[in-house]
Amino acid sequence: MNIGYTEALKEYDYDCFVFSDVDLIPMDDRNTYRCYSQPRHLSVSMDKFGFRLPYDHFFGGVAALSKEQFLKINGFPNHYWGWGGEDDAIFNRLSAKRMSISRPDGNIGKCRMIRHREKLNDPNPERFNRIRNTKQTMDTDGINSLKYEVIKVEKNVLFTNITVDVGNP
Ligand code: BGN
Repeated sequence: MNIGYTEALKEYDYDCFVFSDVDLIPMDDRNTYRCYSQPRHLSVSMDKFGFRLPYDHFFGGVAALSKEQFLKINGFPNHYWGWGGEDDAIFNRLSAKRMSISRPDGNIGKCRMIRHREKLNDPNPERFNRIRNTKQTMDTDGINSLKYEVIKVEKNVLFTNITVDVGNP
């Protein structure tokens, strides 16, 4: 997500960013992919969770943040390897900076998840600790500490596919 943000800004001075899991498709076109005065959680009713939020502070799936909102939280953490928790960390960053979450209603926010294998993406055993330490780490781990190497940029009509090397944990 941090890399997408950085690479997009090399193309144009965007002021709004929509971060989406690759496996989520919106079902209602009133769910406008734009930015709001508060960070926007767009995937509020996923088929996977019976079209409801799995828990109140769920921030996973698809989210829209303005450049200003994104920079206020120093972007997203870079030190989450494997499945889970990074969305909870982002939620903690937003609340640490006293922002609230904006959401569409449950009908408009419906989305479908494409079936895929989760077997190849093991849960991150460090996520519990990392989430707990959000406040202490967020100012030094984020967009200001991002390191990666661009391997390939492939421009298509509707999307750009950027291959990068993010190194090892
Ligand atoms: C949560 C995960 C989220 C994930 C949702 C929905 C964690 C942290 C444990 C404290 N959070 O349990 O990352 O988006 O489930 O699948 O694992």
